[in-house]
Amino acid sequence: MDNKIFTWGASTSAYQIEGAWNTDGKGPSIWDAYCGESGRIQHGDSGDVTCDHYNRFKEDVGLMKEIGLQAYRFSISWPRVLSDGTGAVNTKGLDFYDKLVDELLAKGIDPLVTLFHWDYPLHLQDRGGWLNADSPKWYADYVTTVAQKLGDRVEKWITFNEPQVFINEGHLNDFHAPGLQLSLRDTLRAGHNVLLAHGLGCQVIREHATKPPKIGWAPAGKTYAPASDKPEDIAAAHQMTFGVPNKDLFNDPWWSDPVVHGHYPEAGIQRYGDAMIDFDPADMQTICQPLDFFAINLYFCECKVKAGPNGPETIPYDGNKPRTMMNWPITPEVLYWSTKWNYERYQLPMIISENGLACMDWVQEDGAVHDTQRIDFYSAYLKQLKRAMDEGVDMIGYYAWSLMDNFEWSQGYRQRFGLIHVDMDTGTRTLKDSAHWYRNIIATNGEEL
Ligand code: GCO
Repeated sequence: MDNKIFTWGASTSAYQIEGAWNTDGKGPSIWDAYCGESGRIQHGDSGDVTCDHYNRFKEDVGLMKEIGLQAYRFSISWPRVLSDGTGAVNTKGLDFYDKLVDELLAKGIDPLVTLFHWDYPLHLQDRGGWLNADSPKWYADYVTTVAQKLGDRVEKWITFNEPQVFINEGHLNDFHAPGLQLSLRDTLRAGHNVLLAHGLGCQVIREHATKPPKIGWAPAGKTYAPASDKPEDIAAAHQMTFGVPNKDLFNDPWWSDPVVHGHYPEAGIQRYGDAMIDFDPADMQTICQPLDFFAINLYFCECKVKAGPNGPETIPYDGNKPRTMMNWPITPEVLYWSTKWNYERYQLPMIISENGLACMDWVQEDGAVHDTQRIDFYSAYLKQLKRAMDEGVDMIGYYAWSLMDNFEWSQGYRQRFGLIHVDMDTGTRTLKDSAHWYRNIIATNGEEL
């Protein structure tokens, strides 16, 4: 890639890989509770043990080094650091991240810390969770604790991962923890508190981190693809992407417009109508903090869109469309359109904080994992990223999802997203062919795509 400061990495999140769910004083999270409810997770799986990264992190950092990763994005489990969510620090839990950061730096791998990737402290959920007016302050106190401990060595921070998913899917649609079906109005209230938490989080990182921090956040990019290169189809797809077309919170502008521009998008206020919440206008000053980068998680385009006589018309992908094991359509152009449009709209250096696919992987008779489809996927997607960069998008990093197979939320272990295969019974790690391929891509800075 042309950009000299482009960083190649891979991502994980705490609940998906750490295990050790009740070790060394860790408190329960909403995901611990959710997995305990029968029927929630495929095959009754849970993250209780998963990759056991908590105990095997040195081995895992060694594998990162073997792949040649320049950076590693991981998240911090809030209830591991503060068992009750607030109050006394669980020193052993915080020490785990301290050791992880040291291990990464010793191997020359840059840590990118996600402060919240969905495993919310259960004790705070019992106090109303994101609906509680104190919830932004709870988050800021937690972030302060982490920034004071790691902020002398960590440079890059992400405040939240995919607010769309944990708020919309967890609070409106009952598909993720905490498994609620709130009214749209209450969901908007919870979302507003998350935005306030983001703003306060930025402030306390800048206050307490001694290494000058670079801060961003990582929404899920919901992107619609133009059905053709005609300008009117491109405009129609752009309108669907940024126009808040549905009465839910799974869209980009509702979240990122306040964070970067300091106001909710008018299209959303119109769409939500009577459900729209009242709030103190001063909140927007808290929410809209200077950011150093804009991260985004990208996997696929929703559908194609063309211009019709009465506005954008959606064209679903048909049965002939290649799909991943998640049944997500393979649409490399998502990396082009989404980065281009989000860069135009938000004007911040961009990071792909997640991109990848679940394949049908297993350790084959020769002891290797020949995931040729993953290699083809990454190759096609990265070419589209290069296309966006060639057209001027300021990309500073790319993080594959995921470093290793892990607990895929409601889908349990049947979806394998890793560059590294993990046998969940034995913990054995095997580098997939894609990991070897990625090592070469990193070593040649994308020249051999
Ligand atoms: C998300 C999360 C990850 C997922 C990944 C694959 O985007 O849902 O950030 O935790 O595991 O995206 O679904």
